Amino acid sequence: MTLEELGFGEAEQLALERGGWARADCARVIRAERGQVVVLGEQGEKMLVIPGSLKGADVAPTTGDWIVGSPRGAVEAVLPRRTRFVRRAAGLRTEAQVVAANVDIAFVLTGLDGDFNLRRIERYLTLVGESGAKAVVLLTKAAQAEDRELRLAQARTVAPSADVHAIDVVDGIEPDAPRAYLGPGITAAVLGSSGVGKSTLVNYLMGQTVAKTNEVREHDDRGKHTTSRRELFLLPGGGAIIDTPGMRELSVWGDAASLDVSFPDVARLAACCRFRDCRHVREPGCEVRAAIARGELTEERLASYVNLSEEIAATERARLEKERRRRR
Ligand SMILES: Nc1nc2c(ncn2[C@@H]2O[C@H](COP(=O)(O)OP(=O)(O)OP(=O)(O)O)[C@@H](O)[C@H]2O)c(=O)[nH]1
Ligand SMILES: [Mg+2]
Ligand SMILES: [Zn+2]
Repeated sequence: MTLEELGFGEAEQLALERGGWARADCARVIRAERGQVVVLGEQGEKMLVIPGSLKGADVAPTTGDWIVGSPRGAVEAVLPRRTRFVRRAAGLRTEAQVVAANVDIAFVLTGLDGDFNLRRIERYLTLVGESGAKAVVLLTKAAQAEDRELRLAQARTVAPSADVHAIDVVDGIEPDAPRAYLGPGITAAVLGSSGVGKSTLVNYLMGQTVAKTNEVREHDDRGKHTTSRRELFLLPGGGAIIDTPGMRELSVWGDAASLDVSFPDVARLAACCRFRDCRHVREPGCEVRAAIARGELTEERLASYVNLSEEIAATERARLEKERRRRR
């Protein structure tokens, strides 16, 4: 097993040299558990303890991270992340939680069996846009959809900068489409609500059952979570894929610029509004309203954009407030 087979690249090499660390001590986190991580490196798998200094939600090593291990079996350092998915930690605390790191391709899955929801796709795409990874939307269970072409067209309107495919890995509709995005050195991750088929896709791409899937095929789109942790698997054709549990509550975390990636159409229009702080409600010279009037943008997509920007602004304010208090 070489580090390159695990996705190690120039950025990681540089970080190791800067820190004066040995390549032999470097490994990739394949699973994060309470207080410890399971890593894979040149010497195979091992378990390392997370020291107190690395326990905060935003600094703790997470699945996909590159770390340096100490001789005493602890994580000594986490290498800078090329990309990272950050969400607002569930619960009341205003805290960013890094859920996966160094992902190049994020497959955003939505089921065509009743789970279909454009607003949720926009939310996931904002999370991905903020991460720095490239998003690919996969509409799963395509064999069960009577209106597949319509759904594809709708999904494309909310994902203007992503590829969109309708697939079915169980009933064989373009099951290999995702493979075009994979390959040596590339790390992918599957994201989406519980039951959309993330683990099923991972198993298909792996060519064997590595992840548990929900065997109950009754019509219960919002069933219990089957996957309970994020885990990285090495793909037979090279590269890696991270399976994740469906997130029950997905609050995005980021800065306003992340919306330029997930809403390039709205952002482009908004930049042309007469007032810089236009709220696109009733202001004169509003290009966003004009586009809605022309039928080029839906009212729902604008509402979703406004919602997410307010959410992001609120987390930004909370973050700044926290920093200010810390500095006092
Ligand atoms: N027909 C069909 N069924 C699918 C497809 N993908 C997944 N399923 C079924 O959907 C159910 C849920 O799939 P999982 O892979 O466990 O879903 P998941 O997204 O991993 O769910 P969590 O782990 O709970 O987040 C299983 O019964 C699968 O067999 C598909 O493309 N076609
Ligand atoms: Mg799963
Ligand atoms: Zn406007």
